[in-house]
Amino acid sequence: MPLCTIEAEPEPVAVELERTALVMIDLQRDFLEPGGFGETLGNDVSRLSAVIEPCRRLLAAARRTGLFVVHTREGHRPDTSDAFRAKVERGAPALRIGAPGPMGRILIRGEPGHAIVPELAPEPGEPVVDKPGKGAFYATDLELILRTRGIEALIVCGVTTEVCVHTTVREANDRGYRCIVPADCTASYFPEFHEVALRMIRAQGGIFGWTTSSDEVLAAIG
Ligand code: TIU
Repeated sequence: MPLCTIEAEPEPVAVELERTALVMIDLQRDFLEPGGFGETLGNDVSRLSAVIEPCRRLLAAARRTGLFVVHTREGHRPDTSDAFRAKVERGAPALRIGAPGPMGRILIRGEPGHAIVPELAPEPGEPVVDKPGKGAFYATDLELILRTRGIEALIVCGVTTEVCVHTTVREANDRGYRCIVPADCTASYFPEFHEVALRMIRAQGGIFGWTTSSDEVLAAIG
């Protein structure tokens, strides 16, 4: 199969496009819009909106070129039977997981706030993986979906850089996937965490993966 080289740090990375997936992490209204989970934690959610346009371009290119696309959503069952008390009771948020908010119940599947933002909405044929935790591999069938398809490399986009993107990249790296993170397609409520999280991925010869930009991915996948 032809190899495609993506310019990245700490070095260019060669992938087979037929064995590469675009993984869109938790680009949900609950994290990007006022009134959702992210804001209940005290965050300025406007810091995440810059990812939408580069993610939209990457998603469009992936669809054009036939790259496998998977979306994830963080959230819980309406009865919250899959939400650990340690998660629900943590901190002092304005509204707890499951409480009614302006976009429906906070971080609950099926509620308006749980949906992926309209600009990045999944298309038919793109699996959507619902996850109860921060990592996309814990208590989900993501690995089964990727293995079934023969996927070996992941281009990981989404929010937030140091929480769900990082956790997922660490989980994927240990499972043998090459993980490539376009910096402008991820964001954090804390700009300094975003920068350091990306440095952590590419340090030590790419200890968890590679970092790049959406432009470099677009140039490579055509
Ligand atoms: N709070 C925060 O930065 N992130 C999360 O809780 N979940 C995800 O990153 N998706």
